[in-house]
Amino acid sequence: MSETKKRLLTGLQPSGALHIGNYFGALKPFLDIYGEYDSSLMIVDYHALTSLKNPTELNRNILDVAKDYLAIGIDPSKATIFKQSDVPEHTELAWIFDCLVTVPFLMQGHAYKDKVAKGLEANAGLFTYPMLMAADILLYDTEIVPVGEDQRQHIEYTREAASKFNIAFGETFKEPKEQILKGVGVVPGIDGAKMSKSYGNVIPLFGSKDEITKAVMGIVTDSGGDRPENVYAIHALFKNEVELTALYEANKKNYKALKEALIADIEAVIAPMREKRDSLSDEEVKLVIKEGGERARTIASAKMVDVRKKVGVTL
Ligand code: AQP
Repeated sequence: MSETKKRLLTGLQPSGALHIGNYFGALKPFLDIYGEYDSSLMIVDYHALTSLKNPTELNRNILDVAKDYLAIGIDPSKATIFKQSDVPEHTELAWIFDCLVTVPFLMQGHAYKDKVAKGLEANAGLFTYPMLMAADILLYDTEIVPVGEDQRQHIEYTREAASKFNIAFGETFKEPKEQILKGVGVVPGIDGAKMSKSYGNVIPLFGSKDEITKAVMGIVTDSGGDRPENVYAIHALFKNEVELTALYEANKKNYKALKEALIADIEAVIAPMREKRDSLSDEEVKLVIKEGGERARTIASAKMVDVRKKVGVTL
């Protein structure tokens, strides 16, 4: 991590296999600009614990997500790839933020409400999730956070946590800005709702061709309009409007042909990355995570020395 460049940071939960919504919402915007910044890419494993209570699966997912990061083209010498649990200062700072924000404030969280409405357990970790995310970001004086539209409110919460702390204890944290890729918004899942690991409605980023085919063929289409909107919305991530208009005009009402075209377009992007991913060994990926964790911890522990002093717990 450098002292001069602005800091860029984002993270994804190893709560399941990453999907194309994660790719276009968070990873692609990160990939496009990370070389210009002092960049970090986290595997936010303690966040995943809010929904996943299977240690074998969580362990496997952590390695899988790290492999995904490397396979999409992130160079670990140009970005600090690390896992949240390797830097205990994240959970420590989250506690301090929990003590600064109110329950009614957290109750306005869209992500929390959506997840509980979808049947996820309303555990206290899920409820206070935005403050752990604030800690993830603020510990590193992050200025830019590439995220999907669904996370916009969490970055507002992060600014609020920074400001509450700064007012209570003196200027300490920078208020970061979200970076949301134009035209991406919220990528819909195969059922038309937000594509989400925990909703079982994904097109997996690194699925086999068969898995991708099965997911695309399962996209819910309604026969009302001129074109299958759920298919089109995903297709628009892979092809420009001119190409798509011609394709959808030529195949009006032929949903099977349009889905087959979408499968081919997804494959063209994913196949080379899948090849790279298959060449990565668990051991080399573990080393990347270990070294990244050490780099991140150096920054985070220095920041926490200042924070502990300011809140009054250092003797
Ligand atoms: N459907 C989506 N469209 C655009 N961006 C998306 N992101 C997630 N889904 C979409 C972005 O991916 C990043 C990773 O988010 P996360 O793993 O921390 O959790 P999430 O947003 O809750 O993602 P999921 O897939 O929905 O995971 P689960 O089901 O485990 O909660 C974020 O930047 C997010 O905006």
